Amino acid sequence: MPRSWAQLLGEENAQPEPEAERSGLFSRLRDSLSKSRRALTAELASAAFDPGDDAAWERLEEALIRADVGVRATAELVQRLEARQDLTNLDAALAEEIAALLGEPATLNVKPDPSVLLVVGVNGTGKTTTIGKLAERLRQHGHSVVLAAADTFRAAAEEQLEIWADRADAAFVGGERGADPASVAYDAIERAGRDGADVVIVDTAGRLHTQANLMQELAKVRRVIEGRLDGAPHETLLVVDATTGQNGLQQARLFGEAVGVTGVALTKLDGSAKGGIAVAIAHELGLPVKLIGVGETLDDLRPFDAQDFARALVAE
Ligand SMILES: Nc1nc2c(ncn2[C@@H]2O[C@H](COP(=O)(O)OP(=O)(O)OP(=O)(O)O)[C@@H](O)[C@H]2O)c(=O)[nH]1
Ligand SMILES: [Mg+2]
Repeated sequence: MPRSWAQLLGEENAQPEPEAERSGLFSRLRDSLSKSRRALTAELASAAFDPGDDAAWERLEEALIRADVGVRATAELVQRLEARQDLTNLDAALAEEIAALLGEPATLNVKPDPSVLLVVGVNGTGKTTTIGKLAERLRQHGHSVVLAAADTFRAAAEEQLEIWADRADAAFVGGERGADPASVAYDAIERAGRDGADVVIVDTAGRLHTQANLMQELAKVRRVIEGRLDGAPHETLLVVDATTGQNGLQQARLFGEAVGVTGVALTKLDGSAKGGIAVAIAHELGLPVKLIGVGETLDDLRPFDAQDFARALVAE
């Protein structure tokens, strides 16, 4: 059954999403991953797959690479499949192994009071939108939220976050254009302390993982958060646009080195994305995917469910 928000937020006695919700959510996810699935399933037509045929294995490898699974995760998957006695149902076996590689279900650490979530990523990946949707969900689950517009780089960025804050009934802390992003994060934590708010989410300006000076700026934001509140940031979420493919792996690596990423939100899976990048990130970097975005509305941000994801990626 699909993972629910209550499970993602680590609530006591949290139940999975009810069965009634299930088929709708799953078919949306399936639709989103149809491009990857077509690439894979063409190779997987079990009747045609002969485990004794090297060329069949090569075609499977190529299909996994084309689906963005990445070289290392592909090699691991093939090795695990080869070790199986029975491959009569190759789809199901592959879906199982992909789910295993994607790892244990993750939670979003919003338990400590207040909790600070730092959100980072390349330009336009969906950080601000994801924060807005997440704030709304947190409110629905009884958390009071402060949104911090530490993207002081673009004038419109602050307005965009403030609209989401209004919608989600969250407090909003901004700064002057060009202000030090770290000071905005600091002010937001102060504000949460004064108001007794539960969760602070810090939005940051998009930046290329290869821009050393901007990555240093981000590291400073993190240091200031750490200095202001013990144990913070409790989550550092990297937002990755799934349509950028293998580049997402390099983004995750470099953002991880600069600010210690604890989880990934994988967005735009509804477009031309090939969802295999989730497997590459989870396997090569050991980073859990926690959220997925399959569109622009509130309902389109979902807790990540490895089994559903694997089945949507593979099975016909
Ligand atoms: N189709 C689709 N669009 C998305 C998704 N998530 C975000 N977007 C869109 O992507 C665009 C950029 O989103 P933003 O949230 O502004 O991205 P950002 O990372 O904050 O951008 P910068 O602050 O400029 O770096 C917007 O048009 C969003 O509606 C998704 O899951 N699917
Ligand atoms: Mg933004």
